[in-house]
Amino acid sequence: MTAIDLTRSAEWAALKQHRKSLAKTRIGALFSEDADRFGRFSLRLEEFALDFSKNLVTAETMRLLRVLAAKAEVEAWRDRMFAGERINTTEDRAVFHVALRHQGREPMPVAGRDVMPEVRAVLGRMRDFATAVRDGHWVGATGQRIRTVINIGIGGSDLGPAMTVQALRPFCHPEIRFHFVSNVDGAHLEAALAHADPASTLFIVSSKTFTTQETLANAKAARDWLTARLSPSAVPKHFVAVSAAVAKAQEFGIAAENVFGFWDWVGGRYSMWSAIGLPIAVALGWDGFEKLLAGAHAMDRHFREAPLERNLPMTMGLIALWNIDFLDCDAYAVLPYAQDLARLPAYLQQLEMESNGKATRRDGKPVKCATGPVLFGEPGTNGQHAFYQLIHQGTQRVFCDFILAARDRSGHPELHRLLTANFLAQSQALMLGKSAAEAEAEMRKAGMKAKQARALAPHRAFAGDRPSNSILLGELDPYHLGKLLALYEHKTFVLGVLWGINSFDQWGVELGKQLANDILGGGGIARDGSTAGLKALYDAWRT
Ligand code: G6Q
Repeated sequence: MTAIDLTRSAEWAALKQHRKSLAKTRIGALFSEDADRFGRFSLRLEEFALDFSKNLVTAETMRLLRVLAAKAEVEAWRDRMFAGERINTTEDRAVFHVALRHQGREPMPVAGRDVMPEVRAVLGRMRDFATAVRDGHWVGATGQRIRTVINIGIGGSDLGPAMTVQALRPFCHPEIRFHFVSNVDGAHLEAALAHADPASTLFIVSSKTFTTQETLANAKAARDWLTARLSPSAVPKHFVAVSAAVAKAQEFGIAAENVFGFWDWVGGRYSMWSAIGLPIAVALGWDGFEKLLAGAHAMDRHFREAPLERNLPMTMGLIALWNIDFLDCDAYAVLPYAQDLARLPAYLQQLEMESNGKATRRDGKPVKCATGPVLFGEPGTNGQHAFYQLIHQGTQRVFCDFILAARDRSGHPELHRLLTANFLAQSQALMLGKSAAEAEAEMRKAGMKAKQARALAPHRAFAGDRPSNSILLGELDPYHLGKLLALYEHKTFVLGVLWGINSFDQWGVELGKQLANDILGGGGIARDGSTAGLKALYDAWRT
């Protein structure tokens, strides 16, 4: 199977034509024409709903998008992923994170070998270790139980666990503090160590390759901190590792029995379901971690089995393609109305931008359309008082995902009512907008003089017609978070297939790493005047 350039297909042309036919259609008007628009343009999976009705789509748009998906053979590519085929062609690897949360008894083979026995063996070791840390059976070198867990990892070995432990704060062990150190700026490690007692601190060094500069440097600094305060012999009780390179972790000084392995078919940004999720398991306990996996598996099954027209990840991918390539949206905002989801935009930034921020197709030819948009976000309502201005009235077109959980655990129902009202109001405002005439009439009604109202009206008008999805979860708990994250993973995959790109490599991060090593070795500085100038200033100011 090769990637097809969809932009040259009759199906793509039909969508372009269809987009023209919608030139005068406003999203808001589509609601007036169809009393059941919400029912027709929303999908549910248990207590998980995706409402895509506030997009510029009609039944015909969805039909044409599905015809395009068929042309791109999206379902066949999905089946190849679930069959453990090596669809990550530039790295010659299978893409099999779905096996990590597989719940059935049937085998999940890669190259003819069932991976489930190994997956279950590692999960069993994770369960025993997480339980021992949580209940105090695992103690530090001086016999104290663990009160601080510091995960040292970066990128895919950091963002998933960091985001999840924060997202599920109410479910975390109340007497263990969690820190995630990723940046090679010493300030990050220092902030984590500031209140840590070495005798009760556990470091989890997470690195698939165990060669990542930042992680190894931070791990060494942490080991020095610990040995200076306890002793070198304390290391085995305070350091464990998660890695696909067990031998390298051992070289670092971590005993083989304290290394939790995973496999080359787990991509970094898809790895929180593997042993990379160890801090999550310690935080939530085994039941909680299993629920997270079960939620993701429920979405996997849905993605695999639901027909195109009822398939959430397929639909979300197609809507995103429509907004990016046919409605010219430049950017994409993910706006969780949940403070605990504060790190979700950062996590999704890696998932989507590292997966689909590419300009070369699988066959080596250039992509002929816009691919992954710039993704950003902040929890609502905070963002409303900051960058929403641009989303409502700016010249760039941004499409948005609003996310809310119906049941609240904060113990402040009155605050959740306000949060919900804002969640509902923002997507409505983006869609409906406000004309200059309406703005002027409003100001006149409030007693403003006619001249002033007329002058202000263009500033207070909203174009509206800005597309958004709304995602409603029953509750922000491990099960629903698992579903939400798997939804975004598969939606990202669907988009990659439609664009004909390999979503699972990340060559774009290599050049910077290479040049940093050059510069560390003393080379590269003179390559350009800016770099040389900055380095000279740095040297002068340092002394
Ligand atoms: C993710 C990327 C990248 C990776 C980090 C850390 O998909 O591959 O973010 O996770 O570079 O790599 P290690 O786990 O090997 O340290």
